[in-house]
Amino acid sequence: LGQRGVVVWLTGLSGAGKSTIAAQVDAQLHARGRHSYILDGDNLRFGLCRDLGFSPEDRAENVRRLGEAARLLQDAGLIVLVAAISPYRDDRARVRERLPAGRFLEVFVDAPLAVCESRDPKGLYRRARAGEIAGFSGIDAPYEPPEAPDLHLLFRADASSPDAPVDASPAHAEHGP
Ligand code: GGZ
Repeated sequence: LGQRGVVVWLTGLSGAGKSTIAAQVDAQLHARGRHSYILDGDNLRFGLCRDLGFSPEDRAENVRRLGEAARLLQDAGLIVLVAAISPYRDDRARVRERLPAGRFLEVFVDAPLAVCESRDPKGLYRRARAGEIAGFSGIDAPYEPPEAPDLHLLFRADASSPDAPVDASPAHAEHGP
């Protein structure tokens, strides 16, 4: 009793490594006997959010639903790892406001666009550059980086994988949990 979960919210461009990092953290937590759960924006778009596209309004609703699902799991005591581009600051701030103080940790998965684009695991950047996908984050749709993330994972321009960020600093430790 008295134990509460936390929402760890990974935001960043497509291909920055959010899902990979979430999976690694999830595995580490399980190995330590902690109860965690991943909510991946890309996956939930096949179910909970299947009616949503990529307009600013639909992304706001996508982030709201992820936030509400995360809130329920947090309330049940889980460590919830959310991986979603969540490109708008206001949308992320609204999720934070719905959670108890200190129970929302914003993690900026900060890989340069050039790195994300060179990885291009699904060929989406290529298609966006070719004009086959309109409104792609970082190309012709905005990505608003966190101004005061709880954790800033900064990857170098020559990083090929999210295994080792050059800097993983609590960007604003004075505001941290
Ligand atoms: C950004 C898009 C788009 C557009 C399809 N813009 O790297 P992925 O492929 O596997 O993950 C991306 C996913 C984005 O879903 P999210 O729920 O994280 O987005 S948001 O938080 O902005 O609502 C990408 C793919 O969907 N994808 N079209 N136009 N990413």
